[in-house]
Amino acid sequence: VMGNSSEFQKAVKLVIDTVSFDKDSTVQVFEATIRVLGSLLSAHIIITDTKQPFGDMTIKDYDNELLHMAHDLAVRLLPAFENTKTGIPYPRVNLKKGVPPNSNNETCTAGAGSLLVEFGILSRLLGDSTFEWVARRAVKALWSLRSNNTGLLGNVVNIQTGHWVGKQSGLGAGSDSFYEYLLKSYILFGEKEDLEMFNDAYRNIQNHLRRGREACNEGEGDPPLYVNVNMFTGQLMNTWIDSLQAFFPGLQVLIGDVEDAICLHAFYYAIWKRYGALPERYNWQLQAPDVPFYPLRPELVESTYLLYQATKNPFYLHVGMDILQSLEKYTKAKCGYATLHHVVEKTKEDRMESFFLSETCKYLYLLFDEDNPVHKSGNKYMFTTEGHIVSVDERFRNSLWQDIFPGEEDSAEKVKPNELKAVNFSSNCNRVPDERRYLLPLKSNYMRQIDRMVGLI
Ligand code: DMJ
Repeated sequence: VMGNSSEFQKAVKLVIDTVSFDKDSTVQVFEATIRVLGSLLSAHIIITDTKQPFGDMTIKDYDNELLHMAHDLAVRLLPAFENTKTGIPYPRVNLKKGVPPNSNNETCTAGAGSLLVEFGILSRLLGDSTFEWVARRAVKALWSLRSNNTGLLGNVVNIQTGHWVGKQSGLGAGSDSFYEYLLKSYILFGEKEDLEMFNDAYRNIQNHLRRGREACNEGEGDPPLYVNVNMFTGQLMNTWIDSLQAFFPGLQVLIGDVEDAICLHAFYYAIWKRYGALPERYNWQLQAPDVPFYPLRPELVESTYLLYQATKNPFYLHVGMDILQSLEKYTKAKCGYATLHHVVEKTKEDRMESFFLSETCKYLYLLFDEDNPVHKSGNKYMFTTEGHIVSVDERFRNSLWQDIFPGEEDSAEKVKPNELKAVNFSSNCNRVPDERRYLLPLKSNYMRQIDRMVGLI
C-alpha cells in the first residue's frame, strides 16, 4: 500500500524461506484464516497482478509459493469441518493433528461464518471447490438456524446440536464479520444468494436492533444506536455496545446507507473523544466503560476511512487526525504501539495485535493518501475483514464448478443491491482538517446531543 517494493519483496522471501505450518500448534480457525490465509492470498494476488498498480511487486522466479502455502494451511484447517453434525466448524484445530480430543463444541457466529471470502478465493484460484464448499455450508447452516420470529441469529452455537448457547443478537463481538462477509462475498464472487442473505439480515437488524430516531439527520428523539437483543424475542439484553461494532458504519457505506452510517460513526467518535480511545465495552446507560481496555482496534478508523471515501467531507480527515494524535499520545511505546489496559488510566499492556498494522495503520494511511492506487478509478479493491487487499476481478467471478450445492433452486435471481444513497458534500477540504472550516455531516445540535449522551459535555 505504501509502494515500498523492496521491503515487500524481502518480506515475501522471508515468508517463503522460513514459514512452515507443519507445527504441533492449536490455532483458532477464524484467526488463522483472516490473519494468515488472508495475507498469503492477498500478497499472492498482488504479486501476480499483471497491472502492478502499487509499483513493481513482482518476485523473481516466483512459482506461486504463497498460494501453495495458503493451500497447505487451508488443508490443515479442514479437519475443523469434519465430524460436525451441522457443518458448522470446530473453533480450534491443531495444524498437525487435527481437531484436539474433547474439543469445545461451541463456536461463535462470526468465527464459524466468516471464512467464505478467504476460502472462496482459494477455491477459485486453485479450481478446487472443497474450500468454498465447506465455508459456504457453514454459512448456510448458521443461516438456517436464525429465529423464525425475528430472523436474527445469536452469538454462540453448539456445532453438533445447532442449539443457540448464546442468544444475544448484536453487531459486535461474536457476530460482526458474519454480516460483513455476506456482503463482501457477494461483492467478490457475485453469488446472489449471499446478497439475498445480507439484505435479509440487514432488514432484520434495522427492525430489531436499531433504536432511536428514524432518520439520522432529522426529526425528534435520540440518535440511532444498535443494541444487543435476545434473538428470539427482540428484547434488550444489556446496555452496552462494544468497540467491534464500530465497523458497522463502514459496512453501511458499502451497502449505500451512508446517512445512517454518519450517525452511528458520530456516536463512536464521541466516545473516542472522551477517552482518546474506544473502551472494549461502553455502557450507554451508565455513560462509562464496562470493559476498559483498548487493544488498538481498527474499526472506528475503518469506518472513518470508508465514510471519507463516500462523502469526501473533511470532517473525516479531522477525525482521522484526532485518532492519530491520541494513538501517538497514549499508545506509543519504545518498540511499537501498545494495547491500552485502561482507557481512563491510560495504562499500557505489552501487546500489539497484528491488526494494528494490517488494519488500523493501513486505514489511517489510506485516509490521508488520496492518490493511492487503491483509490484510482479502474482499480477495484476490497478489504478482507483483516484489512488485506484483494482485487475485485473477473477471475473470482468464475467458479469452474457449476453448482456446489446441486438441487437447490436459485431463489435469489431477482435480488438487487440496495440503491446507493451517498450524501454529496462539496469539497472545501484544502487538506486542513479543522473543525470550523467545513460543513459537519450531522446537524450541530445533533452532534451536541451525542456528545451529551456520552458524557462529553
Ligand atoms: C480484526 O481481527 C477483524 O476485523 C475481525 O473481523 C474482528 N476485529 C478484529 C480487530 O478488532
